[in-house]
Amino acid sequence: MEEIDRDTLFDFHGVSMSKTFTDNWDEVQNFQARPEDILIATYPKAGTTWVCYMLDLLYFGRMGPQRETSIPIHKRVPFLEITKPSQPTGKDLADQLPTTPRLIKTHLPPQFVPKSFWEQNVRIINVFRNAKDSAVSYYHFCRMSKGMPEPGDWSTFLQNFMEGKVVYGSWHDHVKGWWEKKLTYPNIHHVFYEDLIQDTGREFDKLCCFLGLSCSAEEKERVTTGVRFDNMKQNQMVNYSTVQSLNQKLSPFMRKGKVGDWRNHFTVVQEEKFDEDYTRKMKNTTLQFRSDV
Ligand code: PPS
Repeated sequence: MEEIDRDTLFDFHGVSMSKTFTDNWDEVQNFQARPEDILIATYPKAGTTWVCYMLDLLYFGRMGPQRETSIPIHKRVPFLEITKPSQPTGKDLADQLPTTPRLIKTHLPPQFVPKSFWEQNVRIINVFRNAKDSAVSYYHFCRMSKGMPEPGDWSTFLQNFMEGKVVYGSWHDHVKGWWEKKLTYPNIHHVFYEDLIQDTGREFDKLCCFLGLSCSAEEKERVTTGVRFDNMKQNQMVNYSTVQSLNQKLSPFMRKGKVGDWRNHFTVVQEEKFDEDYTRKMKNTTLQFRSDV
């Protein structure tokens, strides 16, 4: 496997970031959104790929087997702010998308989203996942993704996660920022990972409702079957097995796909400390999560 230098963290307008997601900043900020675009905006590891693929199958799943077997998800749903040496930037991939609506992924907090998205009243889908499972999933991702900052061991990573010293900064600020954004920008739909786990079909219906689509039972079956964890794990176009910088032998991208895996990672002391910090940081919001289903 090609050796890649790991990124380091730095403060970027008050949020911990790394160069992979900030080096193309001016281009990203000048991105021209279109009214029919759909932006999937999440904190890392919230179930972004799950919802991206659901949308992709919903809009373009009938385009035939050629597309299904040859275009990886990161080219169907470009990651707006990503830039890696000798690869097309996410912004360029988004510009070149031949399909409508353009599905675009971002992990940016709302204050960093390019202004044309707001000006064009673009539909935004936020995927939220409880903090503990997000932290666990993020830890394993940082281990296997050779471009991410070195995560250290689990207790080091957890402490950094609590302090917002991870790429995209504080989970608490990020999710609260997006939750509150809906008060001033209503064209946002919220999806919770835990709800998707509990009833994918129900969440699919809500998504269709937000998008103004009515789907047949066959259509719904086709999409919800395609996005089942086991099916996505086997699907080379969505399991990121084509991406060189990810060492899937260390930890697969489609890792566990569960609610509550945090229980296999947190010690009792870590849980107490995390909960105490969480209560303080989340006391002034109506946003509620479930860490078990
Ligand atoms: S990224 O890199 O931020 O875009 O990652 P993201 O896609 O947001 O999150 C990856 C986690 O989502 C899980 N996942 C799923 N769970 C259940 N069902 C389906 N279909 C599914 N697709 C992705 C994936 O396994 C990662 O979670 P963990 O807990 O690490 O398994």
